[in-house]
Amino acid sequence: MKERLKELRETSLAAIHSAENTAALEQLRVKYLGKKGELTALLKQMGRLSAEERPVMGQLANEVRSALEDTLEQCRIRLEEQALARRLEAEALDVTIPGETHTPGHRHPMYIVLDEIERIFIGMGFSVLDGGEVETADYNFTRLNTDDAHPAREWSDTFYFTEDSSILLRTQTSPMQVHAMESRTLPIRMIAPGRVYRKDEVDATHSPMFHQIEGMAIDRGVTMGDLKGTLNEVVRRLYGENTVTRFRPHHFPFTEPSCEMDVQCHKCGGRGCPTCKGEGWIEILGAGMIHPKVLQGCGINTDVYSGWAFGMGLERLALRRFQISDLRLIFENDVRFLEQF
Ligand code: 2NM
Repeated sequence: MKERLKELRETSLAAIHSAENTAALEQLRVKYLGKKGELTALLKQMGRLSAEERPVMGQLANEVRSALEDTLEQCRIRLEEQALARRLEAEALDVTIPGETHTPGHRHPMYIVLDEIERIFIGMGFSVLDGGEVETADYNFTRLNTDDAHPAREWSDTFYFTEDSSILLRTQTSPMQVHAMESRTLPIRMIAPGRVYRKDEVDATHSPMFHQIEGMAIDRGVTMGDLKGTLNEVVRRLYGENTVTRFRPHHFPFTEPSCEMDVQCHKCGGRGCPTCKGEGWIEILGAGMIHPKVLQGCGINTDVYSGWAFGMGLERLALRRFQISDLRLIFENDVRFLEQF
C-alpha cells in the first residue's frame, strides 16, 4: 500500500508538472482526485488494512493528496500567468510607431471658379447639363450655323476621328445647347461646362484641351437686354458689386447680333497696367442672340421664341482670379501648386 501511494505520488506529480495547459491539469485532477480517481480508489482499500497500519497509511494518503492539490494549484497559477504573458505579447500595441499620414486632396482652382459660376446660374434658375466630348461635326458645327468652309473645321484646328470629318472631339460645349433645344421643352435656361479640344501647341496660354462654360436662355420675348442684365449680374456676383463692364460688337456664326463682354481692370481701375496689358479692360466672354437659323434648325418657332447665349474659357478666368502665371500649372496637378488655393 505504501509503495503504491509513493508510486502514485511520483507519477502524478510528474504528469502535473508536464501539463501544457489548464484543461490538461483539470483532466489530471479528475484522473487522480476525482470520485473514480486513482488516489480515491486507493483510499477505498484502507478498510482492509490492520488497525496499526491504518493511521500511518491514512496520514501518508493525506500527504499525497495535499501534495497533489498544492502542485495542481501552483501549476494552474503558472500556466495562467504564461498564457496571459503570451496574450499580452501577441496583442501588444506599440504606441511609439508613427501613425499613417493621410494627405487630403484639394479642390482644383479651376473647379473652385466653376463651382462659384454654377452656383450663381443655379440661383437664377439655370440647369447645369453635361454631355459627351465626342461629337458629330453636325452638332459641333453645322447645327450651329458654321458652314463647311469655316476655318474652325480645318484638320489643322480640330481633332477628327474619321477621314470624312464627321466625328470629332468637340471644339466648344455648344453642341450641348443643340441637344438641349432638341430634347427639352421651352422655356430653357441652361449652362454646359466641360472639356473642349482644339489643335493648339502647349504654351503658357494654350492647351489642346481646355474647359469652357457655355449657356443659353430661350423664352418668349427674350432680348439683348436680358443678355446684358443677366451677364452683368453674374459678373458682379463673381467679381463684386462695383464691377464695371462693357459690351463690344463682335461676330460669331451662331449668334446675331454678337458681342464680347469686358470687365474694367480691377488692378488699375481702367487706366491701363500690366494685368490688362495697358488696355484698361479685360475680355471675359463672348455672347449674342442665338441665330434664328440655329433655333429653327432645332424646330423652335422664331416668331414666338428668341434666346441669348454665351461662352467663356474657364482656365483664363482661374489664372486671372488666382494670379497664376502659366496655364500649364493648371493641368500638372502638382499638389504643391494645388495646396495654395
Ligand atoms: C460663344 C459666344 C457666343 C453660343 C451660342 C450657342 C447656341 F447653341 F445657343 F447657339 N451656344 N453657345 C455662344 C455664343 C458661344 O462662345 C464664345
